[in-house]
Amino acid sequence: MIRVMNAVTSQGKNEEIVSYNPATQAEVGRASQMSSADVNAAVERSRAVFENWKITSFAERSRLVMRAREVILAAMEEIAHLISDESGKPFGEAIAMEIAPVLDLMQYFARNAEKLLGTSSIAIGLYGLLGRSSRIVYHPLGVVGIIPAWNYPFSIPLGETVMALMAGNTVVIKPSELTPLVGLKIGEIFAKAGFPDDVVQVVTGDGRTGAALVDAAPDKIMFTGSVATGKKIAAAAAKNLTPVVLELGGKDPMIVFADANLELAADAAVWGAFCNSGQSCSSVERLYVEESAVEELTRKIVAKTRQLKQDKGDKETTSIGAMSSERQVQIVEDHVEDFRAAGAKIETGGRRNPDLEGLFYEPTVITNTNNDMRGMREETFGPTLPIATFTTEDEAIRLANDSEFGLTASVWTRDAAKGKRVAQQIEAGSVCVNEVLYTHGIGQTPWGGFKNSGRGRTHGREGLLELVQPQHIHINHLSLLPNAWWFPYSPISVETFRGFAHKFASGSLIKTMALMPQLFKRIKELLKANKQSR
Ligand code: TXE
Repeated sequence: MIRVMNAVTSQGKNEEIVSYNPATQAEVGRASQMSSADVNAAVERSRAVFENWKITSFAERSRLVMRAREVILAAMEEIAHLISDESGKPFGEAIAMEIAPVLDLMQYFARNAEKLLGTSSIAIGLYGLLGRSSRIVYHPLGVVGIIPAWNYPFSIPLGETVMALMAGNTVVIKPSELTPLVGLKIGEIFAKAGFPDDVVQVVTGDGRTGAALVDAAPDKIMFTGSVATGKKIAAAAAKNLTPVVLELGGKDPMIVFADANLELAADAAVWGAFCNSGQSCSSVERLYVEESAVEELTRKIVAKTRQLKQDKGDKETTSIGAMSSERQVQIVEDHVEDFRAAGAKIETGGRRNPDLEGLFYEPTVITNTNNDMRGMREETFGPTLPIATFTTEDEAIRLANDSEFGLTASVWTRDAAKGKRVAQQIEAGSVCVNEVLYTHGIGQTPWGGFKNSGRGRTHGREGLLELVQPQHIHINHLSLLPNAWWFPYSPISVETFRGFAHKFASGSLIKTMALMPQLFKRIKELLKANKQSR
């Protein structure tokens, strides 16, 4: 039984969401379907405790986050099994791909947020010569609303929460309705770590609860999910001018040149396409291989895929678990049928696993595909690996960029210069060379997409800056004289302004020195005008 702490309970409501294990269909537990009133009350409480939290020292925030790490480590096996039970993924994968990366993110931001958000001076060029200086100070935003999906139900909301807290914000999380108990577990972890009441709250429910959180006008929304829901959230948030960061998935390409280490590329393709049953925003969803290597690479991929053990997520020998929902399996079935109908060839898989009762779809390798096929254009979010070919570098880049999405991509080659050259031409937020999928696990690096894959960034300094309000402090250290650009205007001032445009604005010190006599003339004029007006 899950003990719920720091979670808001529904007042007098019977409506509940039931969480099922997709591998067994057994009930994992229940959570309240919280109403708008519940959510509004949570956001109000969050605003109230923000006043104290924002003035908590970085040292204290860091101490509490490091405590939360200890709480997680002490309950790691239990948490991994809960993630597996609610999402279907192997529990070992929950440790490798959710718990370990988020523990690293936690220690990194606990130790470095103060430095990353430290006050620093801004180089202001020739304004400095005029005796001015500028500094930047970062303030927390207030209440951050986090609306994640179900595919990484622990690491995504937890990582974003830690970053928001370290920046001085308070947080309300609305976990996915498919994984509410993992969401509640996150609230429990912060409570156990000793965070003040209501600094982190969890409101459970389906999309209606998420919509209520957006309508409650928090100071920022961090959303992970589909393009369609992202658009709805952006439109609803616009009513209150609430800024949003959107992570909307992808159709990530893997480009394999013939000179790549094909053994490693095959391993990477199989893991990149099938880990978490293909339900990662950065899953390999399209593989483009140089024509001359297609036969060898496909043979290796098919052989490696056939060796994978698919089973319930609670076993250490399971490589591929269940998918998270019946709806998701149906999307995969639709795309695979579409591939078949369009003339592609299913090399292995292509069906639900007949030996298992839950939501298991076999890892599926598809050849003879092209970019006109639906499964090469829409996000599949399942265990499919469609393979297509190219003959030139330019063609590989064109095919990879021929998508509405641009989250991640990978390029495989032994030629380092070619790898970098191609990577920089791919329209995606993160591009790996001879690596695949895992960079969300590097909390130090920015995460987010080009095109319809999203707006804004999570993780890295760029992600931290999404969670603060920058304030510019500008100081005049020579405040004895009036400014040349103040009133009253005159022929002398207009001549000075011409000088600003031609000389000062050039950024050249030599040209600006030539402006000095005109500037003195103007200041003299202003001092005279001041005297007369006394
Ligand atoms: O996402 P939704 P779903 C893709 C994947 C998948 C599709 C749909 O292709 O098939 O999205 O998945 C909450 N206001 N990705 O249905 O609907 C909802 O309760 C506020 C890619 O799970 O976007 C949940 O918490 N919130 C993705 C969250 O939004 C609302 C990862 C996501 O739900 C809401 C997962 C509303 N109006 C799926 N409606 C990625 N970026 O990697 C729903 N929600």
